[in-house]
Amino acid sequence: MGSNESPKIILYTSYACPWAHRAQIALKELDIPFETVHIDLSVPRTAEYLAINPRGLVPSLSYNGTIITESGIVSQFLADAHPSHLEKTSNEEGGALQRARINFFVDAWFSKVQGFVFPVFKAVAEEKEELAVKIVDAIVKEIEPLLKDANPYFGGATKFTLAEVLTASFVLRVIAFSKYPELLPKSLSAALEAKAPAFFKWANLVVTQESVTYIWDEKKTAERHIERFAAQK
Ligand SMILES: N[C@@H](CCC(=O)N[C@@H](CS)C(=O)NCC(=O)O)C(=O)O
Repeated sequence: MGSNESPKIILYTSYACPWAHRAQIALKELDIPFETVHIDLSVPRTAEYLAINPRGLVPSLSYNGTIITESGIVSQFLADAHPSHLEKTSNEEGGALQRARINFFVDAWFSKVQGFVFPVFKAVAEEKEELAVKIVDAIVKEIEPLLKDANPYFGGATKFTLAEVLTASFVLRVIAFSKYPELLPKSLSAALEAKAPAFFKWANLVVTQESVTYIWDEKKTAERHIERFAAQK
């Protein structure tokens, strides 16, 4: 950004939010110092926060005083502004292709898989098994082939790439919540291991990464989800 000084970064976040979690992972992977402002999502946003992000959502990033919102854009911006192991620049050798592949992977997760996850959390116990098959089928068809060369990370990378940054918080919820039958059926984990072994191996490694776990409170987040869906039933 034209200066060797560390940028002044403030992340407006909520640790329970998987979108905000993306920005948390990006900042941690890049090892950039930042301040955290916690936004309480259980109450209406303050006028002060709405002036920062008129949509009222988290995350928002203040980067040397400039506000950037939307988790995908925030994470991409951070990776672009601080070239690193996360992604090559587009004019580096192989960079344009790596970026296209990462974009395709992230798009595949969100357009083909993620939409099947929430309905399983919400479903009553008897319907969970059947609905979870859709998650497995989508991962087998769309994600498994893209992870065949993961070694251990996307595209053979030895460290996280932007593919992991942008999907890890959602993959984490699939892997972690498989331990809570009120959210995901127990069969899910075994089905993924048998039918999508490359995904299963990758996902179980991704969820142990320090950049993913440092703000994650599995028990608290799972309990909150269980309470929320119980109240809706
Ligand atoms: N597309 C947004 C989604 C962010 C989002 O939905 N954040 C939720 C929390 S997980 C939020 O701020 N919700 C507050 C509200 O809806 O009032 C992004 O990627 O940043």
